[in-house]
Amino acid sequence: MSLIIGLGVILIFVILYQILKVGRLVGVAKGKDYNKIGTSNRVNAALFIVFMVASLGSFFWYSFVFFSDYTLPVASIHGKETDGLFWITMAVTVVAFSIISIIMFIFIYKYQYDENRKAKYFADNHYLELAWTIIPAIVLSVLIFTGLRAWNKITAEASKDAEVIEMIGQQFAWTARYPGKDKALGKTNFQLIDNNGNEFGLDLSDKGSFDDFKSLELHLPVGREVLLRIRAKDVLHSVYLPHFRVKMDAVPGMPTQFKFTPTLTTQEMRDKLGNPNFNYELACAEICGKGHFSMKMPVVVDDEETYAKWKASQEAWLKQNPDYMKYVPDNLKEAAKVIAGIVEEKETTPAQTTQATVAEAGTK
Ligand SMILES: [Cu+2]
Repeated sequence: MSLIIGLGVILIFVILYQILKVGRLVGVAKGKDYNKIGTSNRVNAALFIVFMVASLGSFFWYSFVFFSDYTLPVASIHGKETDGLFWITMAVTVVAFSIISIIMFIFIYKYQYDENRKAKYFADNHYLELAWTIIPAIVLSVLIFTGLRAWNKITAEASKDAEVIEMIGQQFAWTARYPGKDKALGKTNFQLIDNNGNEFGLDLSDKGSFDDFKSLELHLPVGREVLLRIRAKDVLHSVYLPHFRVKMDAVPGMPTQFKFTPTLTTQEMRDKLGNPNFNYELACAEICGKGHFSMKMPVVVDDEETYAKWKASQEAWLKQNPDYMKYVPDNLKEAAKVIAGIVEEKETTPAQTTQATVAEAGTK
């Protein structure tokens, strides 16, 4: 059907073209001179100037009047630096763009067709060539080297006391894995990923994995370096935290990372924006399938105390998935129960049933 419609549209254009051609031939037969330039030439030249003024005018009007609509407040240390670089680049390109546009349209107007004017010919001009080679070369070098310096700083190794969090992307959700009290993420192996619960592919023969916990909300401490270790389980995704100027692809089979330091808590940002409903957000910035639009995660930036409290309130993954105790080597089982917080929960009632399963799985 669409092929027939497409052919129909093409046919209509061919017919229109033929009608125009016939009209022109009729005009020639009647003795009309198509080489004579009428007033339309001057009108078109003037319209170019009108177009230039209108479009450049609306470009600047939009850019300044709606500035706050398309710029997000920044809430990270490196974000201020990259924002600075961004605006320097923007200034250079806007100046170049404006000069080129204005000159181009003025030339169109000034050198509109004139029967009495002949084009001037000259072979070359060394000064002109030098100017338009050296000036852009210097400007571009400065932009590239300042950018490279900032990039090297951002991608340098994270400090030892950085808060390490793993972000896992999959169609169509983000999951975060926190290291727990030992501050070290447990080992994982993609071959251990299963459908029953081991979504991280946690390697339970590693002691570091016992206290790891899962979160569907990304909690971050303010004023402390955060190192995101990023991976994907199926296709390309991208971790995008716009307020922190963080963006890094999540690539299947190739772990990536990004370090940054949040500078404003969620509450501080709410106060700053005067919006009590504001929340930070993590979005997927890589078209990853039909559910891409819904692939986001709430982000909470807390002060150190609230953050520590939240962390302490989270249950270890092993505690929530006690069936997996059977994968813990026998000599580590007791330690695992303590580290995962399973043993301490003995007195409380809701955990009784899981407790039984754990004990059962443990003896097998
Ligand atoms: Cu995605």
